[in-house]
Amino acid sequence: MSETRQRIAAALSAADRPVSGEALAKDLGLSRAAVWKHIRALKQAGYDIESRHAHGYRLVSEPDLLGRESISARLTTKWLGHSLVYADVTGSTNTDAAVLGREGARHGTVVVADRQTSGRGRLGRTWESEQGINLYMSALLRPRLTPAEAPQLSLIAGVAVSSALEQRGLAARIKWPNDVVVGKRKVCGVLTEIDAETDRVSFVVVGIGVNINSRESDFPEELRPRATSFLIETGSRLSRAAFLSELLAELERVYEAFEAEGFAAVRSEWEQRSDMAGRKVAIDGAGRRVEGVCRGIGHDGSLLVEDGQGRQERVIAGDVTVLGGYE
Ligand code: BTX
Repeated sequence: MSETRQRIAAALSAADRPVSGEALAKDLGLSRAAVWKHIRALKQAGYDIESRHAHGYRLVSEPDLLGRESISARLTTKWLGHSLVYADVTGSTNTDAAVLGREGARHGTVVVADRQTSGRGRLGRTWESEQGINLYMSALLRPRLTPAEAPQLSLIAGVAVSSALEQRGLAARIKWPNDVVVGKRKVCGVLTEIDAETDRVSFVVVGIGVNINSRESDFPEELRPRATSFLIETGSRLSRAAFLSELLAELERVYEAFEAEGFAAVRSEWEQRSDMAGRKVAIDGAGRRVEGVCRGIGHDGSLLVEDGQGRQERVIAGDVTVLGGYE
């Protein structure tokens, strides 16, 4: 945004009464027509500005802007996100982070975008990534893990998101392996992608999409019964930059516990934040369906499912459907 525009927005924001076009023009050394053009551009950028004849302009609300400075200024982490890449628009932050990973970017690099044009879910699915309202971020991590252990990072991200939302008063539960839900509706999805040789992970990209300020009408119609946001659930807007900083702090906390002591350190928090234990579930994956009662997660992050004969199976990957009701 141009400096003049920022100064107009700041002047309106600081004023507790309408500011006339004439006063703005005088203060900024502009013509009144130029002021009017800047006001129009600010409105297009999401500023809600009331203009009343003979009174002037009044700022009703500012858009929830996400930018490099507003993110960096709020960071409280020790290492996560200190190397930060921000884009107003990109295809997918996961793809960008993987490119950076191959170029040697450091552990803890974070990519954030205001909008994604090809936001990705698992198995070629799409992640709706509208501009200006939600969070799309990817963390590049270089853990000492085998490729088989890397999916545990999805569970770690789920714990971090659920915890950060809880700090803001929203009780969101983790649905194995990669969703955070309120009731049956997704508020967040996690996409973990791995770059590895046979037995060693070179880097992992943990992509997190959180619906923050979406209204129901912002989602495509077919998604409305299955998607929700912080705003829909609480009735309140949340600053994305503020939430991102809280989420990164949580992700760093949980990751450090995982790095020091392995998945065991995170397992009980995951189980507390998930309400799957005791539920009847079906898991589709690798061409087959497993049905049974969920018994929590194993020490390796696999889902433990008990069939009707009391046999327990460890499920490593798949899509879970909670069949409704408990055991
Ligand atoms: P998933 O495959 O488990 O879920 C994708 C499915 O979720 C879609 O098929 C659709 O039904 C539903 N869905 C799509 N968009 C939304 C939405 N905004 N809210 C709720 N439900 C939705 C989940 O995959 C993993 C998503 C990760 C997204 C992040 S955003 C930052 C990073 N970059 C990127 O391209 N992906 C990740």
